[in-house]
Amino acid sequence: MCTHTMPGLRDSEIQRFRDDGFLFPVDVLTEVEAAELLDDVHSHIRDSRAEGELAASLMYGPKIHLVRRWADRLTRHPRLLAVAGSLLGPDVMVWGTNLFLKEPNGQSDLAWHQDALSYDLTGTQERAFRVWLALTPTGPENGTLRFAAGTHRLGVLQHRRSAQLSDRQRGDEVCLDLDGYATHDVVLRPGQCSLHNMLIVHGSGFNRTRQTRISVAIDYIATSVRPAGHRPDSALLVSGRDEHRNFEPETSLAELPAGRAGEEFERAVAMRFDRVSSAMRAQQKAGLIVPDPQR
Ligand SMILES: O=C(O)CCC(=O)C(=O)O
Repeated sequence: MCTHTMPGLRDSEIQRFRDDGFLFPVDVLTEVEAAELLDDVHSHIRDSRAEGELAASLMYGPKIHLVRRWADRLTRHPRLLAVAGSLLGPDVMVWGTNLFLKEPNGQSDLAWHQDALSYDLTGTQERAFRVWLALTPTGPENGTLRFAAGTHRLGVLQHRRSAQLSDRQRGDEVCLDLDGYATHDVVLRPGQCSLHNMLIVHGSGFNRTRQTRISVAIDYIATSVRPAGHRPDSALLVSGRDEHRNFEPETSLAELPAGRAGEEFERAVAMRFDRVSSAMRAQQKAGLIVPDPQR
């Protein structure tokens, strides 16, 4: 990967991101670099399955950067840091890293939803975003990500939760009539990414091709973002300084003494799951998650 200084976003791109709540395509890697990263992802999947049930269950996230060097390096890719700097300013942390695989002939689409419902972070409207980096081509034919423009301005919306397991795989579904909003399918070549606000209503369709669709997501937050509620959470500083100390600091894999990585990873994942499940219970109590009467 390139290490020289890279440009951030243009003013017009920043404005589009602010207006729509998302932006694409954003060039990050060459197709050759994306193919190399895809090899790393395939090895990660193989190794995680071989390491056992726990590693396999955590291979999709939320903290891949704490177990795999390719993911750790990717979070500090100069182009991504420049993009993060354009949107968040100089002090930036990585809150999560996730892998999205959409299998061919998959049985389910992903319901329209907002990430902010479960993340429960304060300050994400202006000071956080997700990178969704394509490692295979993405388009409507393979169930790409899709956004409902402008919905990031609606605040956290009520979602309905189905009791049926088959429907639960689609995830919670936002209670919003999307007729009044323009929806956009994210079309990317490998190495390009989309950026989205954590409040944007989004989902993804069915993969009707014969190939798995693969992308990596990185959540960048400004250091001034805070976990809502009283439970702790952790994040990795990737640029500037953390004067707020709202998150427990994570140590980059590159700086951890050999043998400590597993400990750091398990601690961070346990904290995250504890906080997200507590946030989900609070959202239920507040009436933001309701049973789906149809299912
Ligand atoms: O890749 C997908 O199908 C969904 C990804 C998603 O919902 C997200 O990155 O927030």
